[in-house]
Amino acid sequence: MDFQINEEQKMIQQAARDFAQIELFPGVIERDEQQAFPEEQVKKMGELGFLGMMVDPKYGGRGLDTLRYVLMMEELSKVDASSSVIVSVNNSLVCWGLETFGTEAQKEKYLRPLASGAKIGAFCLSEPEAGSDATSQKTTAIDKGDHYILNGTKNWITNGNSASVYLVIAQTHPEKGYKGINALIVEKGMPGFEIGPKENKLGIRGSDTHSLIFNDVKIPKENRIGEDGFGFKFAMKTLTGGRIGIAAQALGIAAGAYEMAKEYAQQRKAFGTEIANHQAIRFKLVDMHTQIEAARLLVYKAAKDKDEGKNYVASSAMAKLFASQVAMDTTIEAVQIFGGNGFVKEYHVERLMRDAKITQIYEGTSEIQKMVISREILRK
Ligand code: COS
Repeated sequence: MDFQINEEQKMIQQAARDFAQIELFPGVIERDEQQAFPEEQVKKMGELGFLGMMVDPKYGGRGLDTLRYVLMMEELSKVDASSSVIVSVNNSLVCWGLETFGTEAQKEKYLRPLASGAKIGAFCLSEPEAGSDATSQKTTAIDKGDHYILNGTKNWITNGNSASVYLVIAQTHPEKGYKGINALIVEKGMPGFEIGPKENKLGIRGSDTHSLIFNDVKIPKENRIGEDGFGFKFAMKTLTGGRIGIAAQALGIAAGAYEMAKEYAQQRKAFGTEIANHQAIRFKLVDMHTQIEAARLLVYKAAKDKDEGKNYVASSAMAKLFASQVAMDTTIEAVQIFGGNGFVKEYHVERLMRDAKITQIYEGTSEIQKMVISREILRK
C-alpha cells in the first residue's frame, strides 16, 4: 500500500496549482459577485487539456487516469469551485459517458471537441419533479422511427447556457419504468430547444445553471447513447464516476479554506500573540487537518478503485458523502477563525463556505449517497 503520490503525479498537481493561482485567483471574487462565467479561464483550461483529462488521446484528450484527474480537481477547487464544477461535469459526466458508451461516430462528432474544450458539455437528468427520484422522468422522447421527439423541462443544469452538447435523459416507454428511459445527445440550436433563465445561486456563482425547455425537438436516432432503454443505467453509471469529481471538488474547497485559515492564524494577533498559539484555534486547525486527510484518502481510494476496474459504486459515494461534510465543516470553521474578516468577501473563506454547500446536494444528495452505500454494504 502506497499513500504517497509519485513525482509525475506531483507535477500534474503543481501545474493545476500554478494555473489556479495565476489564472483563476485574480477576479474570482468579482466573478462570484457578478455571476460571471469564467470564459477566458475555461478556454485556457481547454488548451491545457484540463477539460478532457481522462479522454483517450486518439480523441484529443490527455489520456490520464482518474487519480490524476482528481489531483487536478482538488487544486482548482482550492481557489475557484465555480471553474472546477465546469471541469468536472465536462470530464466525468459528459466526456466519460460518451467515451464509454458512445458509438464511434458520436465520439468523432461530439467527444473530440468536448475533450479539447472547443465545446462544453452538460448532463441533463434533474427535472422539477425528478431530482433524487431519478427514475420519475417526465421528459419524453417519443420514438418516431428514425428520430425521437423530445418534450419536457430539465432543471439546475450546470453549463446550461455555456454548453453546446447536452446529454439528455428522457422517457420513451413509460410502461417499462426505468427500463424505458433513453439518453440522447442534443445540440444547442436544435429547433424547439430553449435555454431557461439563469439561477441566482448561493454558491458556485461563476458557473451558469439554467433550466432547459424542449418543445418537440427532433433528435436523430443516431444520437441515442447505447441500446433502447439504456438511459437510466447510463445516468447511474456516469454519476458514479461524477461523484468522484465532486468529492475531489469538496476536498479542494476544504483544503483551500484550511490553508487560508492556517496562514491567517499564524499572522493575526490577539491577546498579545498569534491566534494560532491559542488552544481554541490550534484545536480547530487540528480537526480540519485530520478531517481533510481522511477525506483525501477516501477520494484517492475511489479514484484508484475506478482506475483498477473494481466496483466503485460505494467508494465514490463514500468519498462524496464524507468529503462534502468535511468541506462544510471546514469552511464554517475557517470563517470562525477569520472572525469578522471571515464575514467579508475579500478574505475568500465566506465564498468557499457558500460553495461547499452544493457538494452535499448535486450529483446525488448526502441522503442519496447513504442509500447507495447501504445497498452496496447490505448486498448479499
Ligand atoms: N451503476 C449501475 N447501475 C445502477 C446503479 C449504478 N450506480 N444504480 C442503480 N443502478 C441500476 C440498478 O441495478 C437497477 O437495474 P437492474 O434492475 O437491472 O438491477 C436500475 O439501475 C434501477 O435501480 P434502482 O431500482 O436501485 O432505482 P431506484 O429508483 O431505487 O433509485 C437511486 C436508485 C436512488 C440510487 C437513484 O435514483 C439515484 O442515484 N438518484 C439520485 C440521482 C442524482 O444523483 N440526482 C442528481 C442529479 S445529477 S446533478
